[in-house]
Order: sequence, then C-alpha cells, then structure tokens
Amino acid sequence: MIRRLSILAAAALAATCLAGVPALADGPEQIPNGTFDTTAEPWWHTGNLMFELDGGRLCADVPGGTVNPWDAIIGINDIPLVKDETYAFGFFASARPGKVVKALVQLPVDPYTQYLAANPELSVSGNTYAYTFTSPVDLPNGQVAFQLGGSAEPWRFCLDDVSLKGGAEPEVYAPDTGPRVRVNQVAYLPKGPKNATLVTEATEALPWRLKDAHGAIVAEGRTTPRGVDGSSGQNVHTIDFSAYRTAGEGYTLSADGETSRPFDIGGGAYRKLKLDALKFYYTQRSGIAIDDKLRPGYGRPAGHAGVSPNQGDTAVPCRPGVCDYTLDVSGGWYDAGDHGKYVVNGGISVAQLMGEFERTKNAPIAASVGGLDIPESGDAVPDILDEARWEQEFLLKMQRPDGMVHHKIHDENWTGLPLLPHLDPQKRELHPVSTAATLNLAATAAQAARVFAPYDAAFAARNLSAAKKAWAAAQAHPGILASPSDGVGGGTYDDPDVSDEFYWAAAELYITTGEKEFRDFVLASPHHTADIWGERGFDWGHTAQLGRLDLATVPNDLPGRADVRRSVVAGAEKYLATQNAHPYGVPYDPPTYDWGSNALVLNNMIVIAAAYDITGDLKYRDGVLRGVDYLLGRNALNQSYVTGYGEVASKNQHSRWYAHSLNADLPNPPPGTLAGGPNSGVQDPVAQAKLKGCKPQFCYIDDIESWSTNELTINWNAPLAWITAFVADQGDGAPPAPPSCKVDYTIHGSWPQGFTTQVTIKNTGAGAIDGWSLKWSFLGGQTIAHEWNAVVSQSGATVTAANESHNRKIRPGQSVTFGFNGVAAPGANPVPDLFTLNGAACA
Ligand code: 9MR
Repeated sequence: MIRRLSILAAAALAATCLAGVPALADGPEQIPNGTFDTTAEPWWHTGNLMFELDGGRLCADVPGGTVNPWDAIIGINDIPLVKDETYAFGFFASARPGKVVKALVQLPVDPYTQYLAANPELSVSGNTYAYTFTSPVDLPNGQVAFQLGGSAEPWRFCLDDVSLKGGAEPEVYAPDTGPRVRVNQVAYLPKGPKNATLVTEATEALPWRLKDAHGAIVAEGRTTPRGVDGSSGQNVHTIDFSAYRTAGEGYTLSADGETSRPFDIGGGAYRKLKLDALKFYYTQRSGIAIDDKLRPGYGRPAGHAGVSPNQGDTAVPCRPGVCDYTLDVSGGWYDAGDHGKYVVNGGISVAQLMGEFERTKNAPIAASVGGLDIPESGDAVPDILDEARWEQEFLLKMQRPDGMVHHKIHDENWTGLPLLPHLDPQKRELHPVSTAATLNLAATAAQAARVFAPYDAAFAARNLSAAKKAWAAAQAHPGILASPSDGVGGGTYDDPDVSDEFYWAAAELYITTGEKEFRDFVLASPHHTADIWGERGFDWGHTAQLGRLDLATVPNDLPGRADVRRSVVAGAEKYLATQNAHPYGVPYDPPTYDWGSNALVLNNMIVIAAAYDITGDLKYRDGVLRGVDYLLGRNALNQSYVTGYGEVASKNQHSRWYAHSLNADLPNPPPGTLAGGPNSGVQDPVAQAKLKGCKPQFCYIDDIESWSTNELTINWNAPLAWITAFVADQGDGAPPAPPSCKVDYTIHGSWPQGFTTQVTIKNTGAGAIDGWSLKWSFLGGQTIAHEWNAVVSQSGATVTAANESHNRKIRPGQSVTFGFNGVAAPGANPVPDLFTLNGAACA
C-alpha cells in the first residue's frame, strides 16, 4: 500500500532524530520492497514470528514472554550505505496493543554498530515515522531491523511503506544481450522452418545474409518489419531463411550491421538433448547415491536415506498435530533446487515421463527413447520407465492406508545455499493429506498400471489398486485443500480448485480400465468439453489438459473420442495463431509471464505436437520447431535456457547442490537442465533489485539466488524432454511419405483370459509390397498366445507381425490377413490407434 511519507505524525516528531530536523532527502530508494504489495520478500524474521500480508501491510504476531528487544526481529539485509551521505529513513507502523519498539539501521554482524537507532512509540491505529541520519561508513550490506522483543504479553505488529532514501543511485541492471540478430543457437533442422528475429530501430525491410562457417554467403533476403513486440518492448523484424537446407555447423546470420551467435543446421543436437533432458532426473534422485561413473562430476552420497546428519526420509513424522505416525517416504526426486518432495508436482512430472514413453507406442513417428545411463540400464525395462518408477514408488509411499495421500514432505524450515542433500540436518515433516495429492496419485498410478504391465505385472497391479483406493478416498473427501499459508521450509503447491484433478484422474482410470464409473465421470465433467486451451497453458495446478491429451492420444473406446481428438487440434490452432502473431515465434503471449514460463511454453507446444501426431499436418510440426527456437536463443535476452546448449546458456539455476557460483567445488547443473524462465512476478530479492518494471521477456536473470526466475524443477524438464524427443523424431525435417497401407484390426471375441483378433493389411500405395513387418502396441500387459499366417514377436507392449513366405507379396489394392489369440491383461483392450508397416505409418 502506498501512503505519503511527508505526513509526519506527532509521535514521529518526538522520536529520536540523530541528524537534526528530518529533511526528506530526495535520493534514490534503497529498500527493494518496502510496500509489501504482493510479498514479504526479501524481509526476514526470527523463528518465533511468522509473516502475514494483511491489507497490504506486513504483519506479525509477536509472542509474549521475551526479555530482550532482539528476541524478536523483522529485518532486511544488503542495504548499501555510502559514507557521509545523509539518508531519510521512514516507515508506517502500528501495534495492538500500543508498544515502543526499536528501529535500527546498523551493521549486520557483531558489533552491530547502529547508524540510526530510534524508539518509536507505536499506536493501534498506526503512524508514519521519519528520521534522517548521515552514514559514517561505506557499507555494501547494511541492515534495517525492527526489534520487537521484550514484551510479557503477546501483541501484533504491522509495518508498511519502509523507505530509506539517499546515497548512491542503485546500479541499474542492464543485461548483456549481445548481437541484435536472435537465432536458435543450437540447431535448425535442415528441412524444417528457420526463423530469426532482428532487434532494430529501422521500420523498413532490411537485407539479411546467411553465412557458413567460412564466412561465405550462402543465402540472402530481406527482413519483414513486425513493429513493437509487447513481450519485449523492442521494435523487431523477422527473418525467414527456411529455403536454405544444407546441413552444417557454425552458420551465422547478419542484418543491420550485426551478426548472430553461431548455430548449426542439423538434427544431431536434439538426439543428445532429448537424452540429457531425461538424464537430469537421476541426479535429482533422493535416497540413492549418485554414481560418479554414471554422471562424472555429479557423484554424491545418498540424500535423506536415514544417515546422519539427515533426519529422514525413512521414518518421517507429521507436522505437529497433523498425525501420530511416521512414514517411510524415502526415494523419489527432489522437486527442484530445494530438498522438498511434493506429490502434486511429482505427479505431473512422472505423468509426462510416462506420457513420453506412451507416445512412442502411439505416434506415427516416434523412436524409442534410448538409454539414460542409470543404475537400472540394461534391465528389460525401457530406461525412461525405470526413471519414472523411481518417482512413482515415492508417490505410492505417500499414501495412507485409508487411501488419502500426503501433500508433501520437506524440511521444517528453509535451508540455505549451498547444501548437499546428504548434509541437510533439518527435521523432515509430512504435511497434511490433500484431495489434490490423492488425485495425482490416482492419475499417475492408473497410468503406471498400464505402462508397466508388460514389464512387471505385480507393480502394475499395486498401482491399479492404489489408484482405485485413491479415487475412492478423493470422492469421499473432495474438498481437502492444501493451505496457501503452509509455505515455511517448502513450497505450498496449493490449489483452490481440484475439479481438473478429478477429471485427469478419471480419464487415466478410464483409459486403463475401460470401466463405466470412470467413463461416466469423464463424460459428465465440465472439463471434458470446456475450452481448456488457455493462453497460460497447463501445469501442476491445471491438469485437465493432461487427461484430455491422453484421451485423445492413447487408444480407448470413449464415446465421442473423435470430438476429443478434434478439441486438441482446436487448441493447437489457438496456440499456432498466438505464435504466428508473435515476432519471436512464441506460442504464449500473456500480458505478464508466469512463474516457470518456459515450461508453460513447452506445454503449449505439447498440444501443438499432439495435433501433429493426430493429423499429420506439417503446420503443427513446424509450430513446435519454431517454438523450440525461442527456448534456445531466439528471444529478447539472446540466450538459451538449457544448460550446455547454445553459445550463451543458463548455467546458474537456483539449486542447493549445483551451486557452482557459490562454491567452486560444486558443479553447475548438468547439461540439458531447463531454467524456469522469465517471470513477471519477480518474487525473489535478486530479481526485485535488478528486474523491477521488466517487460515480460526481460524478467529473467541467470543468478543462483533468483529462485523465482531461474530455478530448475522436475516438472519443467519433463516437457523439455517430451518436446526435444518429438524434435529428434523429425530427423532432418523431411516430411514423412504419405501412407500406403490401411489396417483393419478386429477383435472377434473376448473372454476373461483372452481374445481373438483378425488383422487385414491392405496395400493402398502404387508399388508392390515385397516382405512386410507390421507393428502395433497393446495398451497394457496383453500378450500373444498363438498366431496364424504371420510370424509374431513381442517386446514389452509392442508387437511385430512379419509375413510368412507364402504371403510376403501384397500387390497394390490387394490385402493379406492374419490372426492371433491374445492373453488378456486386467483392464481395457482397445483397438490400437497406430499401425506401422515396414516403419511407415498406415492410414
Ligand atoms: O512452480 C511453482 C509455481 O507455479 C508457483 O507459482 C510458485 C509459488 O508457489 O512455486 C513454484 O514451485 C516451487 C515450489 O513451491 C518449491 N520448490 C521449487 C518450485 C519451483 O520454483
């Protein structure tokens, strides 16, 4: 709340003024957040207080029974003071009941030299106080503190409009944005779209030149002026050099006297990045030592595995008053740069990893994911599923016997940086159960039940029963919400509306089981038909999209499924329209960027990618490719947001153990780590000091302390992995050949233990097929018992049926038929959506 400081109350005039009459110096403001409009950051308090934002003021209930003034303090650090400068210090404060407190500007460490010490007498209605003083020292890190202790009785303190004016102008932060030609600093696909953005004052089209690594001009053209871009405030032009298709390294693009950072034309980088984005998860694991042989430079002892000084996570009690038992909740992934583990955020992350795997079963062009160099590599399970299981096992452990699931487990208080997981000495606590967490488990366990079925039937069954139990518990307790004020020591992940989580869970349970209860719930949910493709996209708190996308892309028999698929395409159309209007090609353009905007951009791209998988229309694929450019350097800051990718890339993401910028012995985050990205909220002190008033694309700083713009998380790397795998699947960007086959797959009969199926392949192309191999995937754990007229093999859920010698030829217009008896698995057994013949998708 902004009030004028010039109204001097009587109490203020009576207060101590060290430097005579309060002359309100007109110098620059030194307090980064004195108005508490949206946050208390970066103010701190002693452990016996809690902050509350109350009507635009910062308030705290001060306990009674303390002795010294310094037994309860509210303060702010890192306030620069300049020797011999005169400062005007002021604030509004109230006390209920009235109290005298100490207001200090001082040295933050022993001997706590006080440059201003005032003893304002506070009233219930509150007053404005003003003082001046001259600093006797140069000090980069002065402290402003309100000492509130010494009262026998409890009381309430409120503070607002804290101001310290004078001294030097705070340094204005200007990011180094390098050359004004902005490109994807990693790679464009040779046969894909190639776009760049030029920042310029010019309003008329300008010439551009593409040069190869030797400086030879290989293409040229003219820019397209696009006017002022709202997301950056810059006047920009776009450049389209898609027509140039020769693979190579070290290209540059020049225009308006500037030359871009170098880039490649080729697909290789994405085949590496898609794996790095997933390898990230092993190094986020809790409860297991990270093997330095698997991740050179990243080895560390197991975190929170029951070894001192860790206090958990093998027997974790609840927060006081929440429960009287302990749970073994060891394992899982650390959420982000903190040591917390949160079910709702683990939920979307593991769902998107399992979803990336499921896409390889159902999308026309999708290679298997590949090896991740994890301890489980080499077993019979795809590595991406082994990694997902590490988290899913943790989510299962968070479930109580009654089916409800604890929302989160983390430290009692926030820890500082750096701090390796195994060195965290804090008490770990389980926080209350929530409907949202329970539905996250219902959804992910239902999905796990089908994807793990071919590899581990017992694990699949355990997940299915946990999912059903969670579903029933959530139905019985639909309104247990996580508290928005339960944010000490860990994030809140609170969500006032869990109707979307209900829809997501019902969708996954329906896909896996085919059961009527879940089908009816899905069809009746308002999320099933609503336009859920908002600008802001989806995330851990907006999960209806996860359900809708899976209903559209994973085989199932839902009535009206064609409409569901069409709705995903309609969503993609909206995001493409946003992207086409955006001179940086971003399929996200709200007036302010949200926390974790890079993941929101990626999730919008997943909708566009799904539309490509559904329709095969290249405009959707190209939308995804152009979106990737933004994350890898075609942006206002001219930087890649993925560690290790691009000439200038994020590398100081907020993390307690990749804290290289705080301790040179620690590493930077591993390659393939996504930064959260621009966040107009700028909630942390570094962002507040440097980025205030930023245009959306500029609300980012690669500083380890900027946790609101530059954290790394499990839910942000998941869509990065998904999308980069999609890009890797496009090879050099050549469009796939049109289908030349059609498959008719008819289940002629089903019984509890099995089913019988007849498959007809028709050659719809112009040439003869001489030798064929048809692939499809079962939804879950179905297997082939006996086949005829084809040689059938199976790996996981994926079946390959090859010709016998008598039916190897299929002439144009002709068909062959084969059949098999299958062994049923628990749950649904839908007709597959996708058949590929000799590697190419059939219609
Ligand atoms: O990603 C979360 C973002 O959507 C919220 O707006 C923000 C504030 O509640 O919290 C983010 O999540 C953080 C979590 O609370 C604690 N671990 C780090 C997460 C990423 O910053």
